[in-house]
Amino acid sequence: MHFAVVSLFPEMVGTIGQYGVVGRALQRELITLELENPRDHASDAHRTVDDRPYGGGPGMVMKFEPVAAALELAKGKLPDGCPTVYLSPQGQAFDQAMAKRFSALPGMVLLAGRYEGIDERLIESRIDEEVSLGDFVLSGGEIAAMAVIDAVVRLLPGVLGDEESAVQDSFVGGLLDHPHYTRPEVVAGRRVPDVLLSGDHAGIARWRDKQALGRSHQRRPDLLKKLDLTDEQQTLLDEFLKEQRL
Ligand code: 6GU
Repeated sequence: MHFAVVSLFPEMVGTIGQYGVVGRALQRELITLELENPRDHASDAHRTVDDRPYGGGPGMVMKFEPVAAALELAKGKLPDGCPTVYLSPQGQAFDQAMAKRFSALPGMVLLAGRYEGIDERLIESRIDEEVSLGDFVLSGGEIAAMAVIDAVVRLLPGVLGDEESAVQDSFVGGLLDHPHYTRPEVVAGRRVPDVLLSGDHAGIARWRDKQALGRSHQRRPDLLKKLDLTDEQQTLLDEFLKEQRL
């Protein structure tokens, strides 16, 4: 899959290619990452990329022309059929289903804004989709673009080994993940749950499903409301709640 990111801080975005899962995917040429800086497309001696908002008010707005030129160059480096996505708090909420949808694309151009935002006419004429990480404000779209790339790349075939397979991740079944434990058996006065030491693989899978359901119920009832629980899942959740005496 091919990514291109348009950003005033391309070095910041480039760091995702230096670490972990995304770093390995880049080294193995499972993905490519192009970076384009609107400042390299400014037309004046000061390399101006922002200007004051029409109508007044605080802050600055990113200008149409340098961003449009950077987007055009970025898009030209990717295969046909790659959408341009603008990261902003006004976008549709990013989630695992959206990551999955993006992972089926040949690539994507990600536009990271700074300042108060980008000239609306750029969004209307050049952006296919506007995406937000959630209801809070970042100083720029770079961290959001990096988050989207990370979430998408780990879903690409061959990126994760069998050991770290994404099928068991949080949200894949629409639920939170179950708790995890490693050695020693007792730490901070707390024992590992007995079932995890039992070697009973069916029992372990059942316990993990129960924990995932219980934690989702307690911490993210909004997630559970979106699911139609099977009879087995409802039984596990009822058991969890009884065991918690809730
Ligand atoms: Cl995508 N951008 C910015 N600037 N802030 C955000 C965000 C995006 N998602 C949540 N907050």
